[in-house]
Amino acid sequence: MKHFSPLWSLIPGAALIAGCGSQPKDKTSEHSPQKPNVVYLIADDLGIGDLSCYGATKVSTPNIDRLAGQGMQFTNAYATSSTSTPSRFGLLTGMYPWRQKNTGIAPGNSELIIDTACVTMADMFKEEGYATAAVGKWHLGLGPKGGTDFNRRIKPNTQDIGFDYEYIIPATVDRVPCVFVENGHVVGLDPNDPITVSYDHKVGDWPTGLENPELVKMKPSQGHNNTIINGIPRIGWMTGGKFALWTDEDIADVITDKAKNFITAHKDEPFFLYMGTQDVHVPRVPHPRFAGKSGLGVRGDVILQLDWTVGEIMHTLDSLGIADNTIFVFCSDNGPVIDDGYQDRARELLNGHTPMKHYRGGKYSAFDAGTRIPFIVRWPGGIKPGKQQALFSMIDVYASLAALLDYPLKAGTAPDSRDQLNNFLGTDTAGCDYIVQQNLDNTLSIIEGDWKYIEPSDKPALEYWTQTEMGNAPQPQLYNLSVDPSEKDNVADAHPEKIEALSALLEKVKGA
Ligand code: NG6
Ligand code: CA
Repeated sequence: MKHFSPLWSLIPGAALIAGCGSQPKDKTSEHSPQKPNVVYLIADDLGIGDLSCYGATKVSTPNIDRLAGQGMQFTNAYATSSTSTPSRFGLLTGMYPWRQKNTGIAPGNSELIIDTACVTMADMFKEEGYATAAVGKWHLGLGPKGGTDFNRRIKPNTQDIGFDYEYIIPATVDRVPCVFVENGHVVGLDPNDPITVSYDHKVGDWPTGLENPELVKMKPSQGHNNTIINGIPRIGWMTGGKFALWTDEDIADVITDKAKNFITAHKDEPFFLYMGTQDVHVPRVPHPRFAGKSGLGVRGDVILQLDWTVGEIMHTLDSLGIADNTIFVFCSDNGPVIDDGYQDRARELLNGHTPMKHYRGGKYSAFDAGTRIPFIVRWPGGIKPGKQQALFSMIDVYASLAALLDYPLKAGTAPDSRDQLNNFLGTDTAGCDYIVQQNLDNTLSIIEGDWKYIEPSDKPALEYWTQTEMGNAPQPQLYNLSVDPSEKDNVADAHPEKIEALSALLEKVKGA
């Protein structure tokens, strides 16, 4: 099958009638097919080795496995960056995050870092007549320059960059404020108990991990010693908003419910749901029904919780009869990390489980485990299930979906995103020419064919807190991933011509 643009309209029978027992979903659909819905579910710090469909044997993820079995499972897919904020920025804007300042890991009171003038992926869907929502982990900042005031309507919020509805965790679960924001308002905020947040100094008199370590139920291993919320010391200080504080054990239930409600409310029109789970980021706090169930400690338990979330969304689509015409993308934002700041015994309880598989490094790194991610696309009406080994980067999702919708990307919109629709749908196995990734220190690497080049960097070889190998080295590095997927053997000296070609290509991309 070649590029069937606009694909969704050319496969009405497949999209609306065949497979999985779905019913035509709206009154007009029998005659005029409806554009496919898109659910984009991005997990946090999930490794390619964390799922049984990618070979994990110590933990079982039946729902994600089923999604993979019914869709296209990518084995060579990458995030643009090895941390959350830049990775998500790249996905939603189609622009490499390293082109813009201030796209590093955002604090919980960061301003909205996506310019409201930017045409985001959500804007595209909105223009195409979709109902749009952002649910769960956000981590791209909120509010104006100078930081977020959580006590009034927060503007700009995700609704200023294309989302009709938001129900979000502002940053990460280890950062204050530990509250949900719904359409610009902190959920459950008592106006007589306003929220103050700082990332510079202590505010208010709530205990901190540093001053009152005896009060914590989960001890930090690195950082994470500021305000204690629900017995867990966080990054940053907050006070106020007592009734608005989330309950960590319930976060998966809350955001899954919001996502299901959004899907149900919009079942009769095309919708785009962008959902970020807090799982499997630290602090890992499973609901009691998952606690202790994996045998691998809390990190394994929240993998089960994540799998449950995916199952709930799949079940919702099935029960509404819209699964066939819904493109369900599942992926991670960056590679895995085992100890990311709390003494949760994740390492001791690994029991042979390998979140990084055989890849080097991990979250934060320029080595492959930093950005190599599980990536699954299911669309029963439009994709034949299979495995996709082609090289793929999340930066290309935006332009690929634009091609699917026949949406004209104006100059300057999604400038780094390339139409890889055939790759995305699995109808082409050639893959894209090259992909570029970024580590925590902004060291860039480029993969073309079998070869990976990491540019020289004077940054530390190990990440300070986690001791992750960063892939930073003063000399250029070159790896042949086809014979050396673990990046053990730097063959730069043997292939000066490759170094020259790849560094030139990287410079060209930088200058584009
Ligand atoms: C780091 C935090 C880590 C995590 C990360 C962001 C410390 C010592 N480490 O600075 O725990 O929060 O930032 O992760 O504070 S991300 O997946 O959202 O990018
Ligand atoms: Ca992350």
